[in-house]
Amino acid sequence: SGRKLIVGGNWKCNGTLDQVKAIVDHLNEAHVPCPNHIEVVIAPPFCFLPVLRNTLRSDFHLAAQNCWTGKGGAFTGEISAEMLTNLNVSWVILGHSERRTLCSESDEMVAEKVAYALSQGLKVILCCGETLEQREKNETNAVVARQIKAVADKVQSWGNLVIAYEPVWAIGTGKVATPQQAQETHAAIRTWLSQNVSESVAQQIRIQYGGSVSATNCKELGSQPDIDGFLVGGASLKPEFVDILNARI
Ligand code: G2H
Repeated sequence: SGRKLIVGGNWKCNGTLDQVKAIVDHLNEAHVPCPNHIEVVIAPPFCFLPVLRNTLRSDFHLAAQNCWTGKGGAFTGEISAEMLTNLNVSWVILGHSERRTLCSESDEMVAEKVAYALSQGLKVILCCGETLEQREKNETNAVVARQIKAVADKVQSWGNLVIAYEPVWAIGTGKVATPQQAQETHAAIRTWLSQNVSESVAQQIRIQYGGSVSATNCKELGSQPDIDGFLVGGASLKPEFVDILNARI
């Protein structure tokens, strides 16, 4: 496909300083065979970003798991895009289903965050995905299209965007989407982009799969033509993450 593989480790709200050190040591020692063919992005909780910045190997990139919708100011408890660039954090994950559900982030709010983060020079992993109920009603493609359309309405340039398709029913449940289910939705996302944004964006954008990715299932998922990498949660905290990086999809 010519699209560079991208694998993210989303640590979610996990870790202590000791655990961070152990994971970083493991990552720093890891042999990743084709560094030119894979982009690795590690997303720890905000408070550990400076530690990782100072200790993580420089060929692995850092991401935050969220940021504010606009410029910083009187927004208690928030972190702005400017702060991330100031810390040399180059990526941010936005619209994760846990934030959409648990923190009531709407499609519009996520889109506002994406547009602002891009305007500040951050690269963005935009998450989308349907619930089990929506899948059972055959709404998967419509839900994902709606989530991406909100962003398409606010964003002109797609070069710094990656999409992570994460079916909500597969997140942290051990119920991974079948390679066919994932491929189908990834292809549908490209079709939507080609019809509503442009053919070149549709072909060039990288689409990660996320939801219970493990060392065991990553090879088959990764062999699908429209899957360009993974967003890994639980397994990114384990030594297994290095096996996922080395799946050489
Ligand atoms: C999906 C994924 C990472 P997990 O949320 O974003 O987590 O691999 O634990 O399902």
